[in-house]
Amino acid sequence: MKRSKKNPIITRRDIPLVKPHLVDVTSVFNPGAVKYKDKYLLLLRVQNRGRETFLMKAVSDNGEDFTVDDRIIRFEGIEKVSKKIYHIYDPRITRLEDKYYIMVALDMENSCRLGLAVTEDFREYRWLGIVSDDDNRNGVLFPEKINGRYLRFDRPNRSRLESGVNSGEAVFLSDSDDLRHWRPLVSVLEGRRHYWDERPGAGPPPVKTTKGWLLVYHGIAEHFRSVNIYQAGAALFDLDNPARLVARSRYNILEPREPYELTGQVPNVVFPSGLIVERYDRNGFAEPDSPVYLYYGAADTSVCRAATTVKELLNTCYEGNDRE
Ligand code: BMA
Repeated sequence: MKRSKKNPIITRRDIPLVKPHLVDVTSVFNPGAVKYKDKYLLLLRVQNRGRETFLMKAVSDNGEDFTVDDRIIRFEGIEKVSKKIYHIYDPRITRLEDKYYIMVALDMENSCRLGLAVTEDFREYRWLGIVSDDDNRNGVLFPEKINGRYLRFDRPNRSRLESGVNSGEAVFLSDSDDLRHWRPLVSVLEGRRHYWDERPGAGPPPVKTTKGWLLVYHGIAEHFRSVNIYQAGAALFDLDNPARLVARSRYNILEPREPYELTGQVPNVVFPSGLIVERYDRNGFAEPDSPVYLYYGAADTSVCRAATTVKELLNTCYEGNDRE
């Protein structure tokens, strides 16, 4: 992937003053991304010096120079949730049935849950509810129903790390008939011990290609013990049956290398969360030659962009897999 020369494209200095919460903020990272009305639109995760998290919108004509809105996003109706939500973060945006759905992670007492909101205009956002029964993270909705069901990839957190954080070893496919109640179906992408993606999690929502559903995901290498390394890779799933993994990149496609990825609030992190495909054909498939822009968080500190094409991402899923 080719990093933007303007990286990091959004830093703490780009966040406008919104008193009292956003004054001299600490960091901005892990954005959701979508093309909306011919503009590039990001939902940013902004953190202040109380380590409190806020979502903000940023818009750009060219995908690299963004203007951040001077208001904090509120989900209408979230106040009805009876349990305390400490943080709302890592938004993933999916256009589905002409609406935009935003799947977020929610830090609650002793667990992380998935939450869902919907918007039609990126001005007003309606809260739909908590949409995972168990501890779960990295939920991404598919952009269409398949065989009459809504689908998502998610990552149930079924193990407790030494750090006390709950995490998971595999990405799952889950389905639903109302977007609110979800049923985990099957594990579809397992961590590969000893390699770059020991713990995987979906990145941005999957992209429909003629070869299958293309997913950029993150993998954590944790065998270095003293530090976890977050990288990005790609996987391909069957079009009609996304429970079937077709191919998966042996190598990562983006890893922490630049100073802004190697150092920061959490060092050695590239966290892919937004992806924009420029061109789709008339049947809704991403065009092979289309540019693809990946938006990612760098070191939990800033927002960056890297570019490739649909074809290159598909090729990488197969690369090196013929060798032992
Ligand atoms: C993950 C998530 C991400 C974060 C990453 C690196 O578990 O919390 O939001 O970017 O860790 O700290």
